[in-house]
Amino acid sequence: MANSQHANFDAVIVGAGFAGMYMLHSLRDKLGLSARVYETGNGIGGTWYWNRYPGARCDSDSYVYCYMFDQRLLREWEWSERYPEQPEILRYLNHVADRFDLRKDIRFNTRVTEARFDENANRWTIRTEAGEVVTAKYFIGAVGCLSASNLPKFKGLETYQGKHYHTGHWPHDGVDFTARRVGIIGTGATAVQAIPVIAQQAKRLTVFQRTPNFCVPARNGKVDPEVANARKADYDAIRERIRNSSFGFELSFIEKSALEASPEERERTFNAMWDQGGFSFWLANYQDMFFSKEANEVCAEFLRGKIRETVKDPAIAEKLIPKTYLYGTKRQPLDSNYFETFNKPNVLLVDVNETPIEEITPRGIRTSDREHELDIIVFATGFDAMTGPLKKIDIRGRGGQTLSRKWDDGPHSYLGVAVAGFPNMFTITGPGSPSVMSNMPVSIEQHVEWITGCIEHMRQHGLATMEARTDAEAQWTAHVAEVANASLFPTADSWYLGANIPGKPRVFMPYLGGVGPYRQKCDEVAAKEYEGFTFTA
Ligand code: FAD
Ligand code: N01
Repeated sequence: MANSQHANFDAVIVGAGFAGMYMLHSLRDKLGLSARVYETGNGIGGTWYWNRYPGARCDSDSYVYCYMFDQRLLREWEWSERYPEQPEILRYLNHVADRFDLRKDIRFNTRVTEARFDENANRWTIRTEAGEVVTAKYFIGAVGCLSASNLPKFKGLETYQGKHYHTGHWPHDGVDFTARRVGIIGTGATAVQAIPVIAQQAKRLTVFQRTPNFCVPARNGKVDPEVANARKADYDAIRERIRNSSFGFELSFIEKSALEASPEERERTFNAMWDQGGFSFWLANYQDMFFSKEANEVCAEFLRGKIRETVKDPAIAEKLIPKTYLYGTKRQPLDSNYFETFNKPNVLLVDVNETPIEEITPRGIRTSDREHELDIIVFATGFDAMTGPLKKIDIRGRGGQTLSRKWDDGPHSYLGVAVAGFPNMFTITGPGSPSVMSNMPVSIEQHVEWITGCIEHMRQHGLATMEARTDAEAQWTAHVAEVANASLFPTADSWYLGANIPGKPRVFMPYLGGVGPYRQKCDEVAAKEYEGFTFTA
């Protein structure tokens, strides 16, 4: 057994992104527990360690895309832009790791492959790919919602003689596209960021699109220092507002139906949100946009008009206009010159619904009508979201039941943080919590602090196990589905429902009830001596 001196921990945490880093700090430095983090990557940062593709940056405003638990940290860090680039976010997270001396308790280059609950010892035994075995009272998944990349099975990929990359595993020394013929598969939020940047460098860029996207301009830029300072002075209030908001931002819906507003009023409102950029068009629009197809349609039509205005060739514009799903029911990408890029002479749009990809050949990609010769293929094909990273670990709870099996028909979870039959296991931003339907650092902090509260409660009362009750789990899982089904979200084939992964059960995974109400529910559960959980002494 490697490192036997420290083989038994109070807690083992998997993942060293925003979630795992704060979980470590919280358990080790606030509760004084022994904790170890395992991380597959060779550094901290999670999403921001792996996703180094050209154009990668956040699309939450930087003043809220950060930790809020420490006043000094908040005040000392200066973001250079509204949406900083990946290297800057990674620098920030490294700064946090230095500040709280986190690295000494993180094992990098170490993938956790197995976690088993021992019912006699009431402890988890955790194994890594390299064969290290440790035990812990608590097993905490901080594995990320978007960390298991999805490389679809394309016939002939192994024969391809050029270079190929998935955006979620981008080489650390970058990729030079100069004078190259590049192909990119996918047009999700990642591709929307990467395409304009790659197109500037590449000799030719061919975009293979399956589903077009409604994009809204990001409107990135420097933040006025006066605004930044005013926000710093107001952080307590900002934190309260985002913690009690719907989506973890300082945004709220217009309390009116889109259909009640006159066409002129709507046009003014839409244009104001369009000019402001960011998520307001998606998350601060008329309140019935996610509930009424008619209200949704007027928002969609405005965005279709913008695509037609921007893209010079009407035939290309039509291909770029979404027609198969309602606006906003897939994740809203923010763009910087995305549609403009299709006006460039070196950019070709291939609609793979018209001319499907048949195979990857040694020289490129063959669609039904021709072969596209390519020196580089970029897969911007997304992730096996939410359940993917947890299911990749062989997690076994009571009676040897595997999590993967339990979730065969979709995730079952109590509050998205605990699973019946898996005592002392917590999932940070697990399925059934607001997670990806929120500005994630806000949801991550709430989960970390709530889990810390559970563990402190157990310590104070000398408890051995804490476990979600099956009935509480079933009720919560049904509630998550009910809230989703009341909206238009489940009508789209999105990754929120697992529709991007062949064979994945079609279940809307994140909780749509809102960050504020969810926090309130978690607080009520805690106040009622952790209602819905059972404990053993
Ligand atoms: P991650 O950052 O994904 O970290 C999880 C870590 O766990 C990974 O490093 C992974 O290697 C590790 N891990 C997983 N399984 C194992 C295992 N078995 N063994 C060892 N280690 C393991 N959210 C927003 O709110 N706003 C944004 O603007 C935003 N931008 C994004 C941009 C991109 C390109 C992507 C992909 C996502 C973005 N997100 C955004 C979502 C983002 O994932 C979260 O904001 C946040 O970074 C998640 O942190 P995390 O710690 O939960 O997970
Ligand atoms: O992944 P995606 P992503 N053949 O799944 C296509 C966060 N994020 O990496 O829509 C052909 O959205 C697929 O087509 P379709 C954010 O939460 C945030 O772009 O399934 N095409 C789609 O076009 C985001 O939502 C930021 O029909 C195939 C694309 O590949 C999430 O991460 C930036 C295919 C995948 O899009 C995931 O975004 C980036 C196939 N076989 C990411 N398989 C910011 O905050 C898949 N596709 C800035």
